[in-house]
Amino acid sequence: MKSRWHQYRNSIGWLYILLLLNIITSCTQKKTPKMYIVEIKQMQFQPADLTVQDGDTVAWINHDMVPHDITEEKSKSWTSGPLLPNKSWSMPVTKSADYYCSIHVVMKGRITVQ
Ligand SMILES: [Cu+2]
Repeated sequence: MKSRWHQYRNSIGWLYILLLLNIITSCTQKKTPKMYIVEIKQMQFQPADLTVQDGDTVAWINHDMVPHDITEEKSKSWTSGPLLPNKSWSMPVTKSADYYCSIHVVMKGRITVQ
């Protein structure tokens, strides 16, 4: 016959196993947000068209010699403000958006949230 200590130890063992299973399943179910990079080069957003998942982060890096900005086009609902050369700016994305550079209005890009 098993002692009380053995019974106690066995139940603790099962608790650990259940806890581990719980951690493993919750890790595999949650999607880890990704980071995407849009490079600004020669007055262009590269890639100009980017598809992401809800909650992913997009970072823009200015490789040009002049400042640019990243501004939501339709309602100006968000903007990076002036982004100096060699600086970056990032934002978690939850909504699809067309954006442009308000300093050089021909520069356009788009983010599509799936
Ligand atoms: Cu610009």
